[in-house]
Amino acid sequence: MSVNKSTILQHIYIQKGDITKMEVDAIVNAANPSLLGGGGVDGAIHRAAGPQLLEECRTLGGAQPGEAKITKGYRLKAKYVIHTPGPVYRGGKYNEASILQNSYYNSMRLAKENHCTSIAFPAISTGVYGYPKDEACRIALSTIIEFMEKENFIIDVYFVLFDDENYAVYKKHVQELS
Ligand code: AR6
Repeated sequence: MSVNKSTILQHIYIQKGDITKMEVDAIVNAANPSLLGGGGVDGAIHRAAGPQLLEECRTLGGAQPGEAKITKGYRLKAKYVIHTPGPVYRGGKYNEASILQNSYYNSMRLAKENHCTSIAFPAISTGVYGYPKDEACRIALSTIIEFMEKENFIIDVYFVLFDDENYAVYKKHVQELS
């Protein structure tokens, strides 16, 4: 039996702030394919987790856009970090939407495989990678809702938005779904 959509929506939380502070089982990192750190949320996560995170990341062999790999959280409150490079947005005709979908889907898959009961996402690809925020938000929400429905896997999902624009976009889209 599939799960009710309104039950799923009760487990989706939209908040403003810094994802590195989240007390959840897993936080998701908007990484690049090297998985060796960078700017934006990636830089913030590595700084907060400490140098052991980079050490473990060096063993992973990178990741393709849309793939996801999991490490421990080290100094973070989160037990795990799920690293996924989103797509670089180049106008929308280069498979960007399905790559972004894969990033969210594969992150949820790893959360399930590792028995997580809560996960926090940033707005993947909407910073340096230039993905339009409205469209990226639709993809994030629909992919996660669909994953929870199909896999019968209900966990607390936090979208932690750093900028006011993304926060407003997420609030609007979640309200439209309720
Ligand atoms: N907590 C939550 N969200 C944050 C934080 C934070 N501490 N810091 C920034 N954001 P970006 P991308 C938001 O550029 O577009 C890196 O160098 C930010 O406002 O971090 O996927 C990687 O190594 C934006 O909305 O990631 C890659 O090279 C969102 O996080 C590249 O950037 C994503 O912005 C990936 O680019």
